[in-house]
Amino acid sequence: MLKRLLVIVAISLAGASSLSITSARADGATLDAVRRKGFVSCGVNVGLGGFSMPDSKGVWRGLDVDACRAVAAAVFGDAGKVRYVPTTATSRFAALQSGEIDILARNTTFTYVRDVTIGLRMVMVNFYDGQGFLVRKDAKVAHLADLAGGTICLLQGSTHEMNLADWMKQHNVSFNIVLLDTTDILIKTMLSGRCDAASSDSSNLASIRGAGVPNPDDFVILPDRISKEPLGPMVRRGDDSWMDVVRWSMMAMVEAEENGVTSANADQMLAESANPAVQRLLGKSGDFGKQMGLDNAFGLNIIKQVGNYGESYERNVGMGSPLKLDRGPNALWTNGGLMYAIPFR
Ligand SMILES: N[C@@H](CCC(=O)N[C@@H](CS)C(=O)NCC(=O)O)C(=O)O
Repeated sequence: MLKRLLVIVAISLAGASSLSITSARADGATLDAVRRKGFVSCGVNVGLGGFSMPDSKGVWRGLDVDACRAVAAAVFGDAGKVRYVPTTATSRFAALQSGEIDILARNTTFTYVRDVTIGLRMVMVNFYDGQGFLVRKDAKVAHLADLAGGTICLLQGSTHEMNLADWMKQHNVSFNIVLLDTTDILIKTMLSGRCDAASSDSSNLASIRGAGVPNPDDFVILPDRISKEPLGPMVRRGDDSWMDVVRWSMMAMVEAEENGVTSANADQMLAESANPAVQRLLGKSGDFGKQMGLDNAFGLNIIKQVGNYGESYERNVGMGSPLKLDRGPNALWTNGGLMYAIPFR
């Protein structure tokens, strides 16, 4: 009897604590709500070239934007049915916890604490990154350790502060750390000469170097990478069906690249491919859409409208973009990288 009572108390306590930080937590509630309102509400960066940034016509573009577009293509058959909600490094998690957004796709690093303790779940990595350092070329600095005693500027609310504290402890080197609020302020402070280095995800630094500073050639990114920054979208805890939709929409893009399916050849592959994996991905066989409450053509719609992972990478951050980042760890596993689709079977 006492045991039973204790179990009831424990369940209600756990329920109360997770209720206070989540909304729409019932399984399937998010997909229903998204369908009702007619769009996916996607929390993105206020403007980070390559990841999420409105172009000159106000159209949002980027690798994170493509994750949102893929989900909209899967749910509505229309990648355009997304409303973008700009979030800052500090406001992003609350926006998802409160239900203001359905997906957080904002160059967000997966960590234990973010996955386990804040009522959210990581979905899948869409960019493997690491923390780097941007310095002025004329400072003639070759490695991070050369900056000992200098000033490093970072953004508040990011993983970078703790990474750098760990690094300093481990290497017995110290820096003065200046914490700033936004990337704009980080760039201005760097340009004013107050920081010897700006530190962030190296993709972010490439974007700052490419578009944020007046003379990109005056700056270099050091070779040091002091952390792992696996970036990717997050959803609320408690709605596994929604997590399925987001995860398998993104997985479809990697599976398509692995199988040579592109936005240009998807229709032809659907009609002609004898590869069973391609037939399942494009909805010709199996019920892979239906089992998530979607149309079986969800994969086809994603690939036709958004492209496979490689197309999205090249267009947004790769050789077809101003960032010109090589695939590095984001290459397919068959090419020595870490991108690997869980089988559609
Ligand atoms: N991936 C890291 C960093 C993400 C992050 O917020 N990066 C900053 C730059 S360090 C940013 O995007 N800033 C845009 C802004 O809020 O101005 C994390 O998840 O904590």
